Amino acid sequence: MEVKIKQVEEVKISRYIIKETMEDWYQFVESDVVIVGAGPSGLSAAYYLAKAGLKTLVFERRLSFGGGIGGGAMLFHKLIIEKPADEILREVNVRLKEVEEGVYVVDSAEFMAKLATAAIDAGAKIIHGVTVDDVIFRENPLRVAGVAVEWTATQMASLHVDPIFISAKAVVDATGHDAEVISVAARKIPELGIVIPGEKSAYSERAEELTVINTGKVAEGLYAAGMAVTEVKGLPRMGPIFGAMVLSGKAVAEEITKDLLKSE
Ligand code: 48H
Ligand code: FE2
Repeated sequence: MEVKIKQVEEVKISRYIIKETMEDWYQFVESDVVIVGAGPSGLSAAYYLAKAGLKTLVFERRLSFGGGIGGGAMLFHKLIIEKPADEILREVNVRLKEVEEGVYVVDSAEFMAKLATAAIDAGAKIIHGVTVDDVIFRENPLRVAGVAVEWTATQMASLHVDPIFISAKAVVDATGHDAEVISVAARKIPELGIVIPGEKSAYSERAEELTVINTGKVAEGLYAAGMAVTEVKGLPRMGPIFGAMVLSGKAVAEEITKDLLKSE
């Protein structure tokens, strides 16, 4: 086989990567929305926010997409989705197998790949390997105004390195069970008055609706989506059924879009 591959010098490879990376950071250091976590709720929120034309940045600690989608249920590679969340999955071309009226089984790899693709294609910027470990706040009026970020690798190495800051009109905690961003804001800015009761044990039938209903603003500039909602609002967990996660992502996107349009 004859191959003619374009030759690129090492220094050029480095320069292109450095320049393009820094241009992205330079652009997104001032974002409309920062979403923390690229799990099902964060990716759905990113998809709808970017689609609404907002400058949307997602930080994901790991080097992968999907959060809890990837592990499926106890590492079984299937998850349950129920009506009306199937509409969101259809919109991003995930195939669904109906196992009873309004109840569907999805393949976890397909679910996470296609949700991430949809968010990126809609215009969201997703940056991997970055951990959000604090927020920025402002007074008069008291509000969350952005996040502090650090390389995940720096944190894993326990290096004493200060973060850099990203401003955002809205910050979404989509970090899952630990609600990491809201927890840090509650602890370090007590004036926000956030009290976190913690997640309850499983009660799937109730948990799904409660999670979606309670999705949204927890303080000015700070919003909860997905399992972070159950932690912050003291709601039951639901197990490997993911309808509420994508519906919660969509709900937070709608609320933020409304709030940001109002403030313009
Ligand atoms: C950057 C971070 C940080 C940080 C975490 O856990 P997730 O999948 O979250 P959700 O809420 O979208 O989905 C929850 C779902 O997976 C689940 O666990 C369910 C439905 N459980 C029910 C039950 O009963 O157990 O994704 C969160 C993502 C992950 O990818 C993390 O790596 C990432 O956020 N992350 N990224 N900075 N501080 N903390
Ligand atoms: Fe979980």
